[in-house]
Amino acid sequence: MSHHDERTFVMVKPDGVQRGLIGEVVSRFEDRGLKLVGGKFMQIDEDLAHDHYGEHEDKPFFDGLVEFITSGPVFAMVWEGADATRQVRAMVGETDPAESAPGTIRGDFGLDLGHNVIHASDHEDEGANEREIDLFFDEDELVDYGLDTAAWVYEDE
Ligand code: D4T
Repeated sequence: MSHHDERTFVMVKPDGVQRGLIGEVVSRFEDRGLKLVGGKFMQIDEDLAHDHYGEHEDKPFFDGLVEFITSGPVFAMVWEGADATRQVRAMVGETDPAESAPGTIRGDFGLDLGHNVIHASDHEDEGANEREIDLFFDEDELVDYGLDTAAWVYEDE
């Protein structure tokens, strides 16, 4: 893989879907020059919610988190590009939308910690991307292809 091929897992949460923000979120990552390699509109069940949020099992907000993430459809995605995980997290903002800078997705579209519009893999958690991509996508659901604009996004493509 070249250094342009880092993959990261992103998901528009039920609040983002209900508020019609799928297109907006996809546009932001497309506009940045990232490449979409997987996308799935789906309903998360209890088991998947527990697997995905396992690290928070002992937290007081865990039950509410599972209830929220299973309350309606989500749009799961895999995006690829140079430094993709860190760049996407920066575009997403802080966990709490109220603490997120304007210009970030949570800072532009959210006000409440419990409804923070989007999830993106944590760049400080080494295995998060691979674990979450594996949890939501089969290998054959990720598409390998060339993006013609890459030569204009990257100087050395
Ligand atoms: P996710 O995982 O949803 O992208 O969020 P973050 O990576 O930014 O933050 P996180 O894992 O620490 O939190 C997961 C999820 O739980 C909700 N939450 C969090 C909550 O409802 N109350 C809380 O006090 C915290 C810390 C919001 C995001």
